[in-house]
Amino acid sequence: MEFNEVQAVNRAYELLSEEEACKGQAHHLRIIKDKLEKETLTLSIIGQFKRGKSTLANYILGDEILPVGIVPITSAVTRVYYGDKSAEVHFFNGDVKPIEFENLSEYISEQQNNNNKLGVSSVVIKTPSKFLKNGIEFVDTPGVGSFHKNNTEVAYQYMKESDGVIFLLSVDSPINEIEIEFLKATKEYASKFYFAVNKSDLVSEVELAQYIGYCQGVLQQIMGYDSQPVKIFPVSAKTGEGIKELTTSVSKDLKKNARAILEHSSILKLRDIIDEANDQLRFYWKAMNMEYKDLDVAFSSIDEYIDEIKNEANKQDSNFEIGFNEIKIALSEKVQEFFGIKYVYEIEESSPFKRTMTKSEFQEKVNNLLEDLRNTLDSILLYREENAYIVVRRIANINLLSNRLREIKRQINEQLEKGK
Ligand SMILES: Nc1nc2c(ncn2[C@@H]2O[C@H](COP(=O)(O)OP(=O)(O)O)[C@@H](O)[C@H]2O)c(=O)[nH]1
Ligand SMILES: [Mg+2]
Repeated sequence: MEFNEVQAVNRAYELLSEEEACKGQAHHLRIIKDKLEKETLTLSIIGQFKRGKSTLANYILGDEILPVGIVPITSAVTRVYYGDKSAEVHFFNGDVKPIEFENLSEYISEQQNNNNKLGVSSVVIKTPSKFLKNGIEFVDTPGVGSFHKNNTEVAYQYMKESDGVIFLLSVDSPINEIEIEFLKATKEYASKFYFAVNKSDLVSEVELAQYIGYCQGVLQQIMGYDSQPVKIFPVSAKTGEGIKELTTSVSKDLKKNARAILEHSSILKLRDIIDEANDQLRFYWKAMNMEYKDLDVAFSSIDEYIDEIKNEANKQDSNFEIGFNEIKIALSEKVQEFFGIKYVYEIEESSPFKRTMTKSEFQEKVNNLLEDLRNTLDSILLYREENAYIVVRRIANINLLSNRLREIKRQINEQLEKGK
């Protein structure tokens, strides 16, 4: 049978959404499915800190909306969509706060939001820029290898969501190891690359040509000699030089090849999701095979914690939506701590003006959540399960799922090989 990207994604989604252990991966794949259905492309500006990513993004959008020159917190991206001008800050606990543009840096700069103590997960901006029409999600990233040592992991996390990438270098520093490593990793997830060299205003034409020639060689080696010749756009986000050429080229390409880019990038991402799911299954397998005495300890710890949460929940008097999310986040952490497995909850976002949950609804939801967690842990970890049939069936299901996922991955690799 012909390989079909959408079918591969749908099939994997069906398989993953039936397995408790793979809820996180199913959720991730749901986002990819949605993007395929709606033909939304994620285009990220990626590069090291201070290359001028935010300045360039502002120029492309035709509006100075993103703060520049700040030391950004490394755990948040800014997503920009087409629409009436507005800005919102999204927090890890699901809280969403509308804000004024001039206050953005309070949330995304390291100086003002040290170590992300405010728990910002992303900033969402809307602006009526022509560049964003046709369903583009434009992402400004804080930059890899910049401030915190641990930021690289976070930077990689966003990079994984990109379908297309504007990879930004700048003439004031030669392409370095961090950028090279980051580009190599990005290639595993994103389908399309546009290269630009910023700050062309700082050097003479001769120096610029030399710099570009040098980068061209390095980039071609990374992208592969069998791929298309690497084209580098020289730009100045300060003077605007070269930006029209870049944006016209990107816009045209994204419009013309949206479908192909999305499909290709979906299977790149699916391959990674399958690896993650198989890792998850291995963790569950390990937890299932814990000694009874260790399982006893883990279960009595979680039971104690569940009682603690019930007490805490009784004290909550407002903001129930957010309180409910915070309980979910805390439970995930404890399950990880006690059982060594990732137990994922979906965090529903909630704007302040949409909060309607009452205290009794909240308490009922919390009770259901806790009961459900306890039952699910029992059944998936086969705790004190004496019915041999149930045990055998659970083990067989895990193996079967794992094999089916591997088969999809094999087909993807075959397809990617062919496409080269
Ligand atoms: N000379 C010059 N400076 C620039 C250019 N683009 C950005 N900058 C400066 O470089 C610094 C970092 O810019 P920013 O956009 O915050 O970089 P980011 O960390 O990559 O987002 C700021 O001081 C900008 O004013 C450019 O094209 N030419
Ligand atoms: Mg920036």
